[in-house]
Amino acid sequence: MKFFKRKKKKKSQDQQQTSEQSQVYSEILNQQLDDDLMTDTVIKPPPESPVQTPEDAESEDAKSESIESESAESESSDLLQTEQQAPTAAAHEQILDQRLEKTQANFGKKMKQLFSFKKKIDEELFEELETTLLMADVGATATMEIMEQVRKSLKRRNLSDSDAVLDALREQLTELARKVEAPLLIDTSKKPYVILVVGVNGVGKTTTIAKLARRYKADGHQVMLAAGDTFRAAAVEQLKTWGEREGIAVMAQKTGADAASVIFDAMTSAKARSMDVLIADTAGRLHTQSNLMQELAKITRVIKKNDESAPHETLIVIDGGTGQNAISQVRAFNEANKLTGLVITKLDGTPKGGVLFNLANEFGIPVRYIGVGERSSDLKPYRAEDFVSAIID
Ligand SMILES: Nc1nc2c(ncn2[C@@H]2O[C@H](COP(=O)(O)OP(=O)(O)OP(=O)(O)O)[C@@H](O)[C@H]2O)c(=O)[nH]1
Ligand SMILES: [Mg+2]
Repeated sequence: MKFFKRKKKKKSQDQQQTSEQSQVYSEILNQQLDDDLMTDTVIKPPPESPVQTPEDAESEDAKSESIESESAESESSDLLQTEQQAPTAAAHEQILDQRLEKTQANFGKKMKQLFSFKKKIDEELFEELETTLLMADVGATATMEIMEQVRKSLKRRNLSDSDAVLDALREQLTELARKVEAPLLIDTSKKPYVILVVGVNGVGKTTTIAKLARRYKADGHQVMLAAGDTFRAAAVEQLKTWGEREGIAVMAQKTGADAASVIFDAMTSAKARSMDVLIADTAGRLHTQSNLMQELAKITRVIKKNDESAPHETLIVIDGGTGQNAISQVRAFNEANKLTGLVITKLDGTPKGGVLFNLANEFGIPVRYIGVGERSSDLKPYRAEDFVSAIID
């Protein structure tokens, strides 16, 4: 622990530089507290309807419709369950730890067990440590680099007890995690501030959009959503129902409509209505399907025709349990549309939360939020130290 603290002091200069950022974080986290004290909503996708391709649908009939409701009443209450859950401020601190306990059990606990048996550093200990990192999806390259740094830092300080290894490891993981710590700040000079959300099927895009919209609305922004997933009727319904319930405008067109046009029209409407934020949903697509990836690139081109500076944020949503495939996903989506942020979801359901380190090491794209559950308050602004501490300590 002493070793960790000494190294920390050396970094005070860096920390000074990020103190402004930290202030922003605390503001965001305070807001998070307020959010948690609000009514919690579970955003449930509607029952699956048969997959429909744009060709199947009559796109020429696609008619724009705007759904805006001030009412919190919804007939489709089976899709959205509301529950009163108001954790206290003290309980809030434990929420992240609880939600990430599966990873913690597979990662932190395993490592501690390892160190409790071995008091002296030897090659076997390093190998077992490497295996633990690999098993948690940290990835081969990141694991090698982390282990090399751990070895170097132990050698430099001439330390040889296993506690020092754990401290050095925690420090390396935190350093890597910090590389991608940069909260998403809404630039209010852009009206609307356009957030495009992309990713493969079922990773949690629509759920994340609903969570974000709720958060930004609570922050006092005027929020509009664009139902850019026009492949499935259920996808449009999912967003519309939720928007009605939360009093958030959803711009949607019929199933099969051209996604780029839906988003373009939503931008025009958002401008006319002085909206602050427009969040655009897109259909989930396999990163290996080049025609679908081209369609995504077209969406960005069309967005730029409306506003050259948009999209202001292109967020990829990654399922936290994806493993090595997450690297190929980010690479392919980044080629089609330059990604500016990541949301890693379902971290509550996986024992392998290491994918974040793998992505941080490979791309260094900021992680904006982490999804730790299905409720509307289960989207947390990403904070490196909290994350590392939740999975190790
Ligand atoms: N446990 C957990 N479940 C989540 C989280 N985020 C989303 N989900 C669930 O994941 C499922 C899929 O979520 P969607 O938001 O519909 O995913 P999507 O990416 O929009 O899916 P497609 O539009 O079909 O590509 C739903 O059951 C969500 O409740 C999370 O952070 N934790
Ligand atoms: Mg969706």
